[in-house]
Amino acid sequence: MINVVDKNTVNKTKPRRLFFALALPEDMQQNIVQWRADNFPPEAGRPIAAANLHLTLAFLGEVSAAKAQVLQQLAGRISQPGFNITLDDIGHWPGSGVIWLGCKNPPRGLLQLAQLLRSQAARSGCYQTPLPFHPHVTLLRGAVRPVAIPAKTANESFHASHFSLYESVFARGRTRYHLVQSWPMASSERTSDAL
Ligand code: 2AM
Repeated sequence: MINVVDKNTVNKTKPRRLFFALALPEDMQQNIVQWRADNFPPEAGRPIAAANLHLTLAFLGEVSAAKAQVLQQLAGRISQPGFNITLDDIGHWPGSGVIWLGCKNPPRGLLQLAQLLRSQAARSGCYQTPLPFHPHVTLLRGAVRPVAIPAKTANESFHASHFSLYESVFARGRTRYHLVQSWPMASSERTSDAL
């Protein structure tokens, strides 16, 4: 499970490594881990722990408490409906050693949300890569050698009804993602009511 940051223990003066992401439902995380174990040999790469499987919307880097507060306020003003995501694509980026699950046709809502968060981040001084946004869930890292990629994914789907800000913490040889804050997206019913 992704840990929630204890507000009392956060050192407010130290920059934190932050990113906006969509959490995957826990049962989906477990299904993906099982599917990965069935489809990749152990030497393919370092598997990401189930609780750390997520889809990054915008990576912010090391962020001061003041800047994080501004970005959280901006994120709170975002109003857009949730959307469904199907992880029906798979790929390997040997340069960065990443094997990932993605979407053949990413929903427009996902692209809009990421675009908005990334432009808010850029305007607040967080460097944003000029590479186009390619929504993905990293499955394995350190995959720098050729790997046989399964022809089909587990085809897992979920409804994204909220997005979240996470802190990435590396301690005792492990990376953990701590939930900082989540924001709900409007339900589809509300959107159609409003039309
Ligand atoms: P990745 O899975 O493709 O490596 C937390 O580290 C999240 O932020 C990960 O999902 C990671 O994407 C992403 N991330 C880390 N460093 C990044 C960078 N320099 N630029 C863009 N995304 C980054």
